[in-house]
Amino acid sequence: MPELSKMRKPDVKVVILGDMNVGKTSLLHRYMDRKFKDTMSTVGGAFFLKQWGPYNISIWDTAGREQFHGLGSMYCRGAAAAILTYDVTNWQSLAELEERFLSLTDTANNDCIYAIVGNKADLIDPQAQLLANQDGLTADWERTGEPRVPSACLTPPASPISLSGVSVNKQVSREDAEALYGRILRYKGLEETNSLPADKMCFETSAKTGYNVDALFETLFDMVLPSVLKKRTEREGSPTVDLEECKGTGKRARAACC
Ligand SMILES: Nc1nc2c(ncn2[C@@H]2O[C@H](COP(=O)(O)OP(=O)(O)O)[C@@H](O)[C@H]2O)c(=O)[nH]1
Ligand SMILES: [Mg+2]
Repeated sequence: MPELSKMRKPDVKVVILGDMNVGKTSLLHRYMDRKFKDTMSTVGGAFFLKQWGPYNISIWDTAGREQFHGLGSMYCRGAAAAILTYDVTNWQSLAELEERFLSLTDTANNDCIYAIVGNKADLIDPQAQLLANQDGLTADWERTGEPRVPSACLTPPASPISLSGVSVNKQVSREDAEALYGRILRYKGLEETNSLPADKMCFETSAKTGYNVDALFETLFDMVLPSVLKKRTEREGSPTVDLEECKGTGKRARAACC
């Protein structure tokens, strides 16, 4: 059975969006391979598969197309969750999410879930600088879900102000991200009161240290499962298939109708 479920087509699609260099590929690499590379190839793999319980989740990366060719409407088609990523030291990268990337999600599922992710938090937040264990084991704050400031072994945070001599980057606040989340709900015609709250859907992460990376992906995976189950129930309850008649040849019948 495990072999069968590995071969099945993905149950759910998750896409990652955002400007070049915000760290999308690094986030995926950190989550899937438990590693961070300082120089990431822009044109990387486009597609990752993650087994989550009995489900297969496909996670789509832009493979550098956001830079050169733009992303077609196919990219988000059928997505159950979209991870809109910006760089916490680059205000423009947050603005780009609204200006360039949000409209691409028009082809996502109607009940698509949106997460706004400020990556490179290690550059501005002392908590995010704490390295997860080198071998990929989770750090304490990842296990308990409660980030805490360690009493020692912490280098001072790199100040975005000190970086501003060489770039025009401006730090993005959580409030800016949460305000964008509110605008996304309005763009989608959704009521804030009936939607997932902004404070749950805005994350700050560091692909470099691993800070909040598992929490981001795994919170999202748990959130999309109800939509996977709904889709499966709809498919299995399709009026064109009489499950009673399929008795005895259940497996083949199910494979044929999926
Ligand atoms: N300090 C820091 N640098 C990061 C982080 N994530 C990515 N980077 C760096 O940002 C650059 C762009 O990363 P990449 O994953 O290729 O971005 P993408 O174009 O959005 O896929 C690379 O030089 C990464 O090493 C992070 O969390 N912290
Ligand atoms: Mg990339």
